[in-house]
Amino acid sequence: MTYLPKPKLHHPKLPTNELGFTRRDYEGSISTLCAGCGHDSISAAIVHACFELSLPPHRIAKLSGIGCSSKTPTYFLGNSHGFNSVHGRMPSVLTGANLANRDLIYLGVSGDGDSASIGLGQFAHSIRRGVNMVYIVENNGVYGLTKGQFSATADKGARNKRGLANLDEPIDLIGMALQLGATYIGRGFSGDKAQLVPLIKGALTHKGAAFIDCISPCVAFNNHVGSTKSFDYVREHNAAVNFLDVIEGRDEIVVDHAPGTVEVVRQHDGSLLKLRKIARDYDPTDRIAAMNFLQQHQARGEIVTGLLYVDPDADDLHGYLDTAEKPFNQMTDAELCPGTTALEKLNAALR
Ligand SMILES: Cc1ncc(C[n+]2csc(CCOP(=O)(O)OP(=O)(O)O)c2C)c(N)n1
Ligand code: SF4
Ligand SMILES: [Mg+2]
Repeated sequence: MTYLPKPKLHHPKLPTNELGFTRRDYEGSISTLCAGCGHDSISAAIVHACFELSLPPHRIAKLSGIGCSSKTPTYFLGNSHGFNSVHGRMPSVLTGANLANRDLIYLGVSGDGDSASIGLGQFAHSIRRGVNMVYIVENNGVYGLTKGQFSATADKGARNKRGLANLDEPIDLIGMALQLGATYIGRGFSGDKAQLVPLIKGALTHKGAAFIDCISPCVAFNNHVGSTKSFDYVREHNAAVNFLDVIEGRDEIVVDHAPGTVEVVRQHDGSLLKLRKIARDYDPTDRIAAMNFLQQHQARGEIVTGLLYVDPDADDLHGYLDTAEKPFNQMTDAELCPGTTALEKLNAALR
């Protein structure tokens, strides 16, 4: 894949984080996407989130499938590990990498075509297994890279650029993630960085399967009147349930909103999710209520955004399987291959 490296020079007074890195140290190559594509704003939000959390870039592994969305890891975190896999296959590659080395932070980036069509099975199984990852779908309702065919997340009745209506029911990945057991679920909008950055930060500090459906308009093929994934449509129908602040454990909590409107959720790593509630009756720790809330608002044509569900005590696939703590690449030969006697014993146990 061709790419244009960004010049390394930056202003000497650019703010640095706890590791001494500037925001520029979390950037990647120059984007070759269409000017105005929502995906570029999501890349910028990922850069912002990783910089603010002071994540060491070499501890992050970014994986993707195929599509304009799946190209984006080239445009952020240029000092991190990266693997651009096959269409719809990001989740299984990520699961394998995660099982081999639990010490990295796994960031899967995908598209609605990549995850809701060819990769739907892979999406579902990685979520239900509780792989410790941040899984972001950059959702534009079309196959952008192959010139704008409706994807499986396109709403019934939505019109394409030529005016033809989509006849199929949409797949709601948030509804599926709720049902399949994801333990951190959010919906964002590429046009709302203030909401998206903390949503990503919360997902990065979460242990377990964190899923973010981010509506990301395709300016080339799906940003016209009649589309339900255009900038204008999403702005007009956005119903945010909460605004999120992510506070790392060591920071003092300062509640600056009226009592009763702020909810604080502590995650396993000690970080705090401070939720400023907009929908007063919305409880993001109640999975069934979240499902009802989503369905009701969907029926009214509203796009619910914010942190929709979190289980702060969640475990992950390593916990379920009771795997070794040590990454495979740090194990000795003897640890990796326990020998013929151990293998014979194992085989005998399975007869
Ligand atoms: C196995 C396989 N089938 C089909 C394609 C063609 N193809 C490339 S990208 C794509 C869809 C991309 O859509 P999406 O994941 O929504 O990403 P976007 O471009 O919209 O960001 C398709 C069908 C492919 N590359 N590989
Ligand atoms: S075709 Fe659409 S999704 Fe692809 S880069 Fe252009 S605007 Fe973005
Ligand atoms: Mg798409």
